[in-house]
Amino acid sequence: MGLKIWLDDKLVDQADAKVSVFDHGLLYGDGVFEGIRVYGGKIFEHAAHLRRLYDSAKVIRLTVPMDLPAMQAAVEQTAAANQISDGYIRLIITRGVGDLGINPFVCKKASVIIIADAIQLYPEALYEKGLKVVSASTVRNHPMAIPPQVKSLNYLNNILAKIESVDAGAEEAILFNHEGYVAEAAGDNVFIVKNGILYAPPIQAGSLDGVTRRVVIELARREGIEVIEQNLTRFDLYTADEFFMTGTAAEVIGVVQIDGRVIGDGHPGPITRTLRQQFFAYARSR
Ligand code: PXG
Repeated sequence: MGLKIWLDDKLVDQADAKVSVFDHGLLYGDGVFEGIRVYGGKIFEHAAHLRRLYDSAKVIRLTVPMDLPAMQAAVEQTAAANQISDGYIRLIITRGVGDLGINPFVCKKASVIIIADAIQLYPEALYEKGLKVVSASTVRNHPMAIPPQVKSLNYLNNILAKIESVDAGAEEAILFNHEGYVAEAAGDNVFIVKNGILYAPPIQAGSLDGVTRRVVIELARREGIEVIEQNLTRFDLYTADEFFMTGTAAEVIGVVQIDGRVIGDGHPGPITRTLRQQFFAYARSR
């Protein structure tokens, strides 16, 4: 038994899906990745994920060894080979095999890995109850460092924030940028509701351009909810009527407490619930 894994140019058995210890993805976190959902056998927002992948690769001067249509076919083939109807795809491009130095250009060819598996879902009760989060002391990457829009294999900054949330007994950590504005959560984008208006930090505040975020903004506008992308501070989070996060794994999930401040009445709010339902319906209708 085991999964069929796409490795470079073909599907192989899981037992044979191995990478070199000289791969710069391992040695330096040099590479990019995507996490993609499959709903009803269809790759969700496939084009958006691949665009982000190729953009991320371009920024780090990584040549993806397949063109976009070939990558799309490889992802679909991997999902099909593993009979994934509702699941999760992890697409990874590593810099490839090099030597022990950091120069990426000694690596002859980037490696392509595609894993299609079942998704670990949060328990439904967590969506009903809502999450507890904390402000991280770890600052989001400065835009003049590795840009926060690049979904790179180097997640240590987010991992440091995640550790803070675990230490605090919370489910997620909120990262702020070097100017003190809200950027995003360690693995999700953030939204708040105040007086019926939906607010999201702009991408330039230091977040990944989330695929789920884009879909939720579109669905909110369709519902007639005003959406404003503007810088948010800790004050805005603490005094929000509603607070939720979006991401491929979590979809739409309410936040009910941050740094000991209760959001609204302590339960996921009505706009959060509506958007979660709308997202659920949208994802499964496509
Ligand atoms: N910000 C960061 C830093 C992320 O890693 C998001 C926002 C949300 O983006 P999408 O495009 O997914 O709406 C992410 C994505 C996991 C997991 O297992 C995390 C993500 C994706 C898939 C799985 O925690 N994060």
